[in-house]
Amino acid sequence: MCGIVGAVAQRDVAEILVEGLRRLEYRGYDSAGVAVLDNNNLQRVRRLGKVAELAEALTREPVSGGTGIAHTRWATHGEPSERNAHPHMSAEHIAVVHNGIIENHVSLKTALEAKGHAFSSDTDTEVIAHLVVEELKNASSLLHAVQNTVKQLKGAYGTVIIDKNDPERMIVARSGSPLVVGLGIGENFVASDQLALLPVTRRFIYLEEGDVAEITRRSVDIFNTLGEKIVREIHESSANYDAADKGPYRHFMLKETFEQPESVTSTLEGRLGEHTVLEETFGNGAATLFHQVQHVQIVACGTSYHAGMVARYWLETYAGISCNVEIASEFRYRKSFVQPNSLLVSISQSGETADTLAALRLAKDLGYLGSLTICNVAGSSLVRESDLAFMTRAGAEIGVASTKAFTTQLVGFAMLTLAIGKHHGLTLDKQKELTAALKSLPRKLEETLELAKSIEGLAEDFADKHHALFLGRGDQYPIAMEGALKLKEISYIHAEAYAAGELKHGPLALIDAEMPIIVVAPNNDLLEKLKSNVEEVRARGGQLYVFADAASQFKSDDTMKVIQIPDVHPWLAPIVYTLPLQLLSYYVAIIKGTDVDQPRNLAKSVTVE
Ligand code: HGA
Repeated sequence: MCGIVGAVAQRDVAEILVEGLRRLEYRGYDSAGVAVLDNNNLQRVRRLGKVAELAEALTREPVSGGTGIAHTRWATHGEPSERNAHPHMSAEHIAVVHNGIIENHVSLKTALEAKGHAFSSDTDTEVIAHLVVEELKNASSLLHAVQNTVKQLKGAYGTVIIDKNDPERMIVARSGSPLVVGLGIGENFVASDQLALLPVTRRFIYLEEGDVAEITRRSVDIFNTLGEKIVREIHESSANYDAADKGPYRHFMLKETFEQPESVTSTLEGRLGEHTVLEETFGNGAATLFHQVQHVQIVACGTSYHAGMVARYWLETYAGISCNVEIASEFRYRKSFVQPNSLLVSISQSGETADTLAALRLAKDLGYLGSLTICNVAGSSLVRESDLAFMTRAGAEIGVASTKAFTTQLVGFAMLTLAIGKHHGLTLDKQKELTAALKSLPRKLEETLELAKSIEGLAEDFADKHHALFLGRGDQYPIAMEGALKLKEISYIHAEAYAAGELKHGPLALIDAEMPIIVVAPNNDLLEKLKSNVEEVRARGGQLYVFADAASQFKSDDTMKVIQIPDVHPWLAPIVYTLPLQLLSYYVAIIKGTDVDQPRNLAKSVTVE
């Protein structure tokens, strides 16, 4: 999604701003821009395309000055173009960058046009710049003008505003889109993600909903929705500055796929006792809540939703507790019935996914027993607003298509299954067995990654394909869905996933020699059923690619290529079988020549609904 960086310093800030944008560019965007103030000179440069285009423009058309704002845009209102790129301006002295959506922009624009404001873009954002100019007519300061402006905005915003006539400060406001203030020595910064500011500081203040802050070189004053000055905690970040480095890998996605044994190890570290999970891992009071809970409601989007779907099988099979999973954008807009003693579990890599956050906020009014988030970003909105949090410790995930965030979310759910199960009849023997299985998981993932070369060999078969079908049963059905999503996201091949038992209810009609069918088939209690489905496909000439362990006893022949996956405890097979599907979609994308880390039209952390 969009990225914001801002700075107030004595030195020139253009390079800091551009480097900040580079560090946010993995999220996906379509255009970029900066506005920098040098005394009373406001210089703005914007470009369609990548940050590299903007950087290149700045070498030809350099800007200088100590106060500046910068933005990478992922268009929601108005096509991607230079005129729609941020910063947007009004009256030649106010410049604004914004993440989010101003829902009442049409009525605000009509009123502003009636007052003589001419719009130069098709964005919703531009109303903010003109409103600030209007409010400055009556306000005593830029701060007050912005405070009066945000009162008129409906929707979501993280916004930063600078004024050519008042060049020593920037005003920032947050509602529904994250902003973090970075504290330097004699200089201060703001960004939509701390990652952008790690080259310049490690001290951060996370703004809360409704906060407006005035930032100068020497001060950061924060005001809440009531306009009261408040103090927010300063956090020292230990995030890894080099996380945004590809190392020896050609793409971040490949690097992150190979990091999974390590990220799963860190996610498990210090959280397993000899025979079971340490419940404090989920936060204070987790044990009491898990004891009371009788039902789990999971809400998530995209890949995280698939993790939730696997968790439903686990929670019902092993923890003996009922569970529902719903797409957050559906959940938030329908009237739902809350089961007694329900725990709401939200899942999101970034912790800022707009629909998931809205679902959590809605749930607070619906009478849930409590809320837990499974999340990869400390200090994110979901973490701060949930009663309990499980941090996935995957490290920064840069590739837009999620890999290690997904498998560590599954590890989080595996631990939740143990933690809740122990209050609901999961025997000590079973806890011991499952804990031992979890401990051996990183090694299983390492063994599975050794298959990369043979999976690369399969990718050639997909080069001229337009469609693919993924099949699984039970807890492998969501893994088939995740495999299909990966292939769609990065290779642009249309892929669908079906619970294999559904084949004869429709999709069998699609099968012919042109349709590759990918099957995830570990040896479990549904294997015989799945084998019948495989035969149905084979009888109709489909080309099969079967991922299975030795015990499943599939044999390669003219119609079927079998890739042998290491043996694994059936409980954790969904995690292990995810890896070959990630690798398959990666190598297919390489053959197709697509932009693996930043697939077209997609963004990393979806902070707009
Ligand atoms: N609505 C603004 C900002 C979009 C955004 O935040 N995307 O993540 C625009 O379209 O420019």
